[in-house]
Amino acid sequence: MESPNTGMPIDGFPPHYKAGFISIVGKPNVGKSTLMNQLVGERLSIITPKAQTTRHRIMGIISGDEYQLVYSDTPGIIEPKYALHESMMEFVSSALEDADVVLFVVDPEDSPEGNVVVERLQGISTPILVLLNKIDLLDQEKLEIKAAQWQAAFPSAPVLPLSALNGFGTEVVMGQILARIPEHPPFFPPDELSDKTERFFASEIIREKIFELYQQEIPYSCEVVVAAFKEEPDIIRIHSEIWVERDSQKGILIGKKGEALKQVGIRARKSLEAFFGKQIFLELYVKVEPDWRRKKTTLKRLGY
Ligand SMILES: Nc1nc2c(ncn2[C@@H]2O[C@H](COP(=O)(O)OP(=O)(O)O)[C@@H](O)[C@H]2O)c(=O)[nH]1
Ligand SMILES: [Mg+2]
Repeated sequence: MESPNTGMPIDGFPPHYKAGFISIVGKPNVGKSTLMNQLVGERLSIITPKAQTTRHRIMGIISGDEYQLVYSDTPGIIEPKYALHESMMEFVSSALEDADVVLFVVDPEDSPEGNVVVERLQGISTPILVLLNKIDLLDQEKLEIKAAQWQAAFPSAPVLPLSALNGFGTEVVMGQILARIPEHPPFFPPDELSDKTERFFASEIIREKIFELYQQEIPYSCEVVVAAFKEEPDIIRIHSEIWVERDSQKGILIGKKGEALKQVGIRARKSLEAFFGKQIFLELYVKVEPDWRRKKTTLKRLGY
């Protein structure tokens, strides 16, 4: 975008500026959030060894002098079991609709046969990069077999080896993305890192600790709602509710003499302080909100 008369930039961005949306999709637990954080260089998305950690579409924005890349991390693609899952899958659909480039992340466990994600992606016309992640877990021979399988399923897409955990391969991915991004003025102001608010990130960080510290259904039955987020010159005061679906879950979450919940608080405060670069005062309160995962109106209030 430049003036036909002078060749000078219009609206303050240089000629041939590139900007586009890059959506990261795949099955649960393949390393989508790890990749997003590597590409953005910030810990925006929470990462745990458990499936279905990510529940939202989270944008991570990188702005340079010549391009702006808007990544979207998404929930892993699954068959929805309740209303929360349906909303999660709608986030995936919206990310696919907006994308200029799709990063389809697979891991060594994944295979193209009978794969719901493959069926979904074969129907779209957007450029796709197939990223074979966790290659640190594969020897050369297995890597070549896997790469050939994926290449056969996506004949016109590059299949790129990756280890999102240690950053191996991300520069090649970046180059391939840039080659596919259109010329366009930036979509966001250059200092914007994400479409999400500080409250959102605070609730995600607390939720991450619940995923780390509890087993089975507990992490999936919990939602974290930041009721108050007050930033003062030297400290941020956060009052947060943890919603569970039943009284029994409340008991487990709090633990004997409150010991379990205390651990959540200690770990969350440490991570919140690292994320916001400021001292944090954190209050946690557990509340029973029966069947919140299945209630459309409640989900809507929660941003799903
Ligand atoms: N060995 C290995 N583990 C990885 C790699 N990338 C991600 N992981 C791990 O896989 C698990 C799921 O990662 P996450 O990014 O949350 O996956 P998501 O559900 O697809 O967003 C976590 O325990 C990560 O540490 C990788 O390149 N190598
Ligand atoms: Mg994730």
